[in-house]
Amino acid sequence: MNVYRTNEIRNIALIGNAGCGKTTLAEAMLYEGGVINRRGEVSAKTTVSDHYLIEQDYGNSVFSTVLYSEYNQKKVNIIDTPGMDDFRGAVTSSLHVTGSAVLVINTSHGIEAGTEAGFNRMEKLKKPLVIVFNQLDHENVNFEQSFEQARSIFGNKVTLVQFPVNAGSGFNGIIDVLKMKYYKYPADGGKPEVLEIPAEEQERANELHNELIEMAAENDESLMELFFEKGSLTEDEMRKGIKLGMMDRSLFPVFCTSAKKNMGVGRLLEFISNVIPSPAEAAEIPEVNGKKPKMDPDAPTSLFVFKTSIEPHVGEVTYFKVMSGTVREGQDLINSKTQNKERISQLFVCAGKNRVKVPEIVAGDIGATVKLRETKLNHTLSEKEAAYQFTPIVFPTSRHSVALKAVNEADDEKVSEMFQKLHDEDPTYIVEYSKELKQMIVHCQGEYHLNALNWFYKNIFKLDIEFHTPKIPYRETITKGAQADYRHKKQSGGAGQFGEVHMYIEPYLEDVPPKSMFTLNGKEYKLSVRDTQEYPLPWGGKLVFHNCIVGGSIDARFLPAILKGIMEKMEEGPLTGSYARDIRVYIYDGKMHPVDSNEISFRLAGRNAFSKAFREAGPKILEPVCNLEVMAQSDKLGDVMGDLQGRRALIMGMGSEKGYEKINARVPLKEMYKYSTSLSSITQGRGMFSLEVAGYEKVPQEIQDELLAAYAAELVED
Ligand SMILES: Nc1nc2c(ncn2[C@@H]2O[C@H](COP(=O)(O)OP(=O)(O)OP(=O)(O)O)[C@@H](O)[C@H]2O)c(=O)[nH]1
Ligand SMILES: [Mg+2]
Repeated sequence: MNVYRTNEIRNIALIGNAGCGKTTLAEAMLYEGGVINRRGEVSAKTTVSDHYLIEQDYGNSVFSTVLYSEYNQKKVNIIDTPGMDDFRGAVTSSLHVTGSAVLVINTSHGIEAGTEAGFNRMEKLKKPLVIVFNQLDHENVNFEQSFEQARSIFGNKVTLVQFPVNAGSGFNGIIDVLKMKYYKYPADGGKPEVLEIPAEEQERANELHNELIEMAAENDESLMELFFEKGSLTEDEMRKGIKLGMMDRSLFPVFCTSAKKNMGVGRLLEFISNVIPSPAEAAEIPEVNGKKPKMDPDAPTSLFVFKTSIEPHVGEVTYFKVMSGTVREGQDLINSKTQNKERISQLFVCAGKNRVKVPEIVAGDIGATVKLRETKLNHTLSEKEAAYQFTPIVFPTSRHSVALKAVNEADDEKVSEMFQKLHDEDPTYIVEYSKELKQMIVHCQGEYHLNALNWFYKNIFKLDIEFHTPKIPYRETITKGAQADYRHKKQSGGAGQFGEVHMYIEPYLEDVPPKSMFTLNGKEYKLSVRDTQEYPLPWGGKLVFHNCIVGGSIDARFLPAILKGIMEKMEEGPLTGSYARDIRVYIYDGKMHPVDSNEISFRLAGRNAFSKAFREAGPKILEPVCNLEVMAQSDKLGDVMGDLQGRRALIMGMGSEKGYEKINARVPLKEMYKYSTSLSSITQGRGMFSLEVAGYEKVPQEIQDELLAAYAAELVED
């Protein structure tokens, strides 16, 4: 392994739709750089990048993999990311540390959902992007059509540096309009002959060459002047202009490859090593803790952990980017979160599971270490003088939730413990125990993500788990006033129990004052409020408790017990056991016994009177209702709307945005289970949505009836 300085490092992430050929391209890049001497294949489960069993089982990448190649006296760090959208957390963390990305396109499919998602991410991050049209050796591939599609979606900044010759099953050549050369490959790929451009391609090559020069010159005044003076630019001048164009995202250079046959990959690496900005040239690191880290090997050392993984026989491997200075074997650094010391006992550069031990790693480079005591993902380690704390990676929010259970109850604890491990590696797996639903709820990215979770438990942890539909956090409330009495009386030997409570309840509405009377069977009852307690409920809404006792019919010391009894039923509503909310209770009368009255008697009397009154008070079940925003391509609008209708959705608004239709709707949470799967199948993976619980609304009568019946059945079972 050569020693590289910061200006000799290039960091790129490979992004794009699932199956476009990122892992295959990475393999060819390693081969071209001499890091491996045999190219593996995804189908043969032999690539360096997809080295985990689950990836080989799936035939898709699941994790990001840190790799490197050496080319042109440069170290090119390559992070191969998974294209399946459910594993998008790994793309987020990879792009956090790479200055640029290579967006790979399966030319035979054209622009896919994952291509657009990748492009849009880079747009948000404002980082340079190279576009690679891969799989040019495919039968029926139509390069011109795919390229035009890219231009129409991503704009005219998409600029050809290359175009293919004989794209299709006879693919064997690339014309490069930066170098103005023709790369001619043997039918099975490998080393090209570098030739003059054939006469029949000359005109197009010249045209594109001029176009590229103009695009390059536009980014710099001195280049522009040179161009006007000479009518042309040298190769070096073009590179300079292209680099500037890439950095301010006014130019996305296009390259051509067959990763599988290793055509065009060496040339792509050459471009990356020559033109992509080095970490020191890439966008500035923002100030941290009021200090400015210097991407300089001689500055105080700091590093940022962007990935951890558990590897067989090794334990936890910690992947980091050196943000400043030089990290050396044996160095002690301070974890800025815990303030504790960590010793860097060994340092590695990585090509998948192959690790090469190195004595030091400089600013801008990416490496790994093992056996850290407490340093986790998103932590910063630094020398005392640096003491930075870098901005953590913000992972995507979840969009799929299910209930998780161990098949054998005895495994419950182990299942939770292992979940923590998975969460440490992939923070887009989140688990919470819901006291309300009495379920362990897993939040994740979608069904593939969930399948992967199941795969880990089954194959790695050897634990059987099962998934269930998560319960819906319903609420209960009332719609009119009602009165109830309850006498709790027990006389069995010794001391007896006695408590009697008369109450009136009604819906609590903000800004409506308490009542002063109510009528029952034609008789008027006075409510003279002596004391009021308002309880905002942790699950939303309020309970307001009025003491209207006159003439000491119930002793003041029993009122807290009555309230307690009511609160118990607020927590476990009389209709379905869900939380109740927005209720006003008046305790206006009752009875005591000089000997047998005690707290427990009044608690039970309060509880039962409340249940009784509740059932008479036009009780209603409320369900969580969400604000939904869906984006889908225009030609799928009808199908998306049709599907939403079946989900009791109320359409609130519609509009167009960048070739997409946007729909805003209010829809009950109950109807949104597995929505990501439906939307994805309606829109061929292109649709996107966000969902947020926005409030509670009454359920339709037929659903209320269903829920009441289900709860009654559950009580019988218990
Ligand atoms: N014919 C042909 N097949 C290719 C090419 N590149 C990749 N493939 C094949 O396409 C399939 C998917 O390739 P991968 O490299 O796994 O694609 P990926 O982009 O890493 O996919 P994910 O990891 O799921 O995102 C494999 O069977 C590859 O052999 C290519 O240039 N030509
Ligand atoms: Mg892959």
